[in-house]
Amino acid sequence: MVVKVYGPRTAACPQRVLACLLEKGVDFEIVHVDLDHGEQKQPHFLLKQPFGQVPVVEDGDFRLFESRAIVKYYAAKHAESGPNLLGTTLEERALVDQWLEVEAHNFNDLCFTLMLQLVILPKMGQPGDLALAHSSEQKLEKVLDVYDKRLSESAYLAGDTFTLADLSHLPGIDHLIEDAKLGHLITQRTNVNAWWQKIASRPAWKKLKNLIH
Ligand SMILES: N[C@@H](CCC(=O)N[C@@H](CS)C(=O)NCC(=O)O)C(=O)O
Repeated sequence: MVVKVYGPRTAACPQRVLACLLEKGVDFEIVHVDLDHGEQKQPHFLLKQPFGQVPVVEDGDFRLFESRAIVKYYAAKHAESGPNLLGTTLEERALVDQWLEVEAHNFNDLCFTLMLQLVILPKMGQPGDLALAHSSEQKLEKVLDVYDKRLSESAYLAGDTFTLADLSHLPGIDHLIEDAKLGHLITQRTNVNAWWQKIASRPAWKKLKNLIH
């Protein structure tokens, strides 16, 4: 059965889901949702995602939204195929969850603010708040310093293997580098940069990048 993924392939949250499906070798179909014209807030879409956001997946009769819940679902559903993205022991799984929470709350909020102020609003013809962008960048520097220390102790965020904790960062960092032109945040930090090079060169992510462009 082909999994339907609702959302534009260019948006970070659907990309998190697509990256996971590609890692796991799950067949999918992308159903474009026109965010530029507010399709996500239309009644037909609110029936699928009551908060009016992407992504949503439909897998047969089963429907799920929230990108991190979706990737956890597919990592567990297809535990036997592709890499183990969840960890094995209780402690490994807890560390994956810990870094997924860090990604969602410490990293993503700042990353989103930077994208909104530096890329999305200007694209819509509105000026971004540069003071807010500047203070968010400074806060993100501090978060990435924590990452740099963590990544001096282990090859990946949750331990010695690639997991959802790493995968979940791929779209956000890619957008920061490619769109917000803030690649120095990564390249200035030896361990973050080595980690980024490693995770961004995974075949699944490269496939997704080809799909996007
Ligand atoms: N926590 C949600 C966030 C979803 C989200 O922010 N989606 C963005 C695209 S990356 C969106 O739908 N933006 C349009 C809007 O909020 O109207 C998730 O991870 O799925």
